[in-house]
Amino acid sequence: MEKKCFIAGLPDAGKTTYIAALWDIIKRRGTELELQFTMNPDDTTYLNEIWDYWVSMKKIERSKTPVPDDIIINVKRKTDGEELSLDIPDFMGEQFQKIIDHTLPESIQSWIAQSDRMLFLINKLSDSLKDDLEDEAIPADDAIDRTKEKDEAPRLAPEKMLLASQNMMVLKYIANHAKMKKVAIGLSAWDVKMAEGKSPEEVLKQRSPVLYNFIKYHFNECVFFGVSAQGFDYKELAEKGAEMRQKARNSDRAFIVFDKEKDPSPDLTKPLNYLVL
Ligand SMILES: Nc1nc2c(ncn2[C@@H]2O[C@H](COP(=O)(O)OP(=O)(O)O)[C@@H](O)[C@H]2O)c(=O)[nH]1
Ligand SMILES: [Mg+2]
Repeated sequence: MEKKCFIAGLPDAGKTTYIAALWDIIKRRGTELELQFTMNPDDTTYLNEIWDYWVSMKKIERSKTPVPDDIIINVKRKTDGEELSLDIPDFMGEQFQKIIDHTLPESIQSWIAQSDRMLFLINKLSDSLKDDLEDEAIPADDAIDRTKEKDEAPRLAPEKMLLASQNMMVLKYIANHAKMKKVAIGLSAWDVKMAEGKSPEEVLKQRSPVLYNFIKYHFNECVFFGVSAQGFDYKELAEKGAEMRQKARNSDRAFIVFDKEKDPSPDLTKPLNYLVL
């Protein structure tokens, strides 16, 4: 059976930025990589659009051109011909959150049901409503939206919930609706999360223990990684701009710390190498 993997995460999880940085590697170093990538030309138009933002170090804006509903990248390992179909079903970005209020489009439901592998990105780590409130000014009331008409059932409002809870609800749905053989959990914006001597798994365990335990309980074969697809926070552009532009020219501005590896690597394909087997 063909191995099918999708990339998921809440809005702002870092999905688009990771794909843009991955596309940079594929474009520039495609032939040297252990993995070979093929995709259809419509998809590359959009990939090039987000890559333009990435390479010029600008926040990736909503697309002006029509965005494909989903992008499929076929991945093949050179050494043994192992193949993986990598689906990115949510380029618009808001869909996975719809799992929470039960409005997930059927197309994505079926992506999930057909997949046996997943790359899941998590950006902000917080375990108290206070953290989320301070950072995002989420309204402090409960997460039930009662603004609907009287006879309609109240809706669970994800935007009023803790991010850790949202992640758990999304992951719970995925665990229940797909037979996941392998899962790679990525902490994005690793440049701002990394802590001296700590692996991504240790950072998640320490900063979001409930979410960490939930993941370990629901997914048997699971690896953790930290990824900085931008290389640094764009707010620091004035300070670090020149250094990062130089790095961008050498194509090693983005980096990843995979599993228990000590040193960061520019090879953002590592999670895919893990998932392809
Ligand atoms: N510091 C830092 N910020 C990042 C990184 N990757 C993404 N971000 C920021 O995180 C936010 C969400 O990223 P995006 O890729 O649009 O997430 P998506 O909604 O899951 O597609 C944006 O403001 C990005 O600038 C990174 O490697 N480092
Ligand atoms: Mg996005």
